[in-house]
Amino acid sequence: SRARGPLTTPTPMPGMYLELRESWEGSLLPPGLPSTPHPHPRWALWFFKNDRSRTWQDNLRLVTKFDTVEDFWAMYSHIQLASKLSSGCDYALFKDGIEPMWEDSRNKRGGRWLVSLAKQQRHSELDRLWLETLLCLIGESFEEHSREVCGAVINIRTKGDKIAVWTREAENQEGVLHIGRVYKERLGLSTKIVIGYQAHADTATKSNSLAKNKFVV
Ligand code: MGP
Repeated sequence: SRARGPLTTPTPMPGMYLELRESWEGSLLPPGLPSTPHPHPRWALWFFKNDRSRTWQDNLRLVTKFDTVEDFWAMYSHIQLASKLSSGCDYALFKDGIEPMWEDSRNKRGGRWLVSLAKQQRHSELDRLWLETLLCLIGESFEEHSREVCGAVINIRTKGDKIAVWTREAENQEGVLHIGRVYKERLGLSTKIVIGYQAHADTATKSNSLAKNKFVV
């Protein structure tokens, strides 16, 4: 009995992406750029559905992987908009090989830039902000600091939805701040709004609902 996922088509068979990768290598680069200065990542989309009879990790499922812009749009057009998911669900987009959890070795020293939304923003802004977040990731919008990015998560919650970009090293002040400034700008958030960065170690051990901010932009 699999958790019901957001896909309207069956999850593709494991292995089918290896073939695609060879023939499509390089197509995430804008045209005209010299060939890869560094290998650009393949991405994995995960879905979380809250089922209280299971552990948190068992509620997390890999949906699909892609490594081209075309395959990103194919994926995006096949899944539910985040605003249509039920409360308690998450999407996560992570670099292939990094699991979207604090425990992964690439996440455990890291943290997240957290955008907490008011309830009414689900209808007005949530899908736009999440799509912009996805495009920041796959477009490697943070220059050389893009390698610090592990992924992004959207939490659909009755108390207010959340979107976050996860990075791998909370002590990398320069990288974290660069990513935060670019991200806030790309989302078009007002300069009056402050977003905070929290280390996963603090989030995982917090006693109340708010972990302290290591950085703000
Ligand atoms: P949440 O889903 O990130 O936020 O964490 P939510 O539901 O808004 O709750 P709040 O505490 O932020 O207000 C909810 C719970 O899911 C956590 O308290 C953990 O029990 C579990 N959880 C979340 N994450 C991201 C992880 C993770 O990476 N690893 C493990 N083991 N549990 C997690």
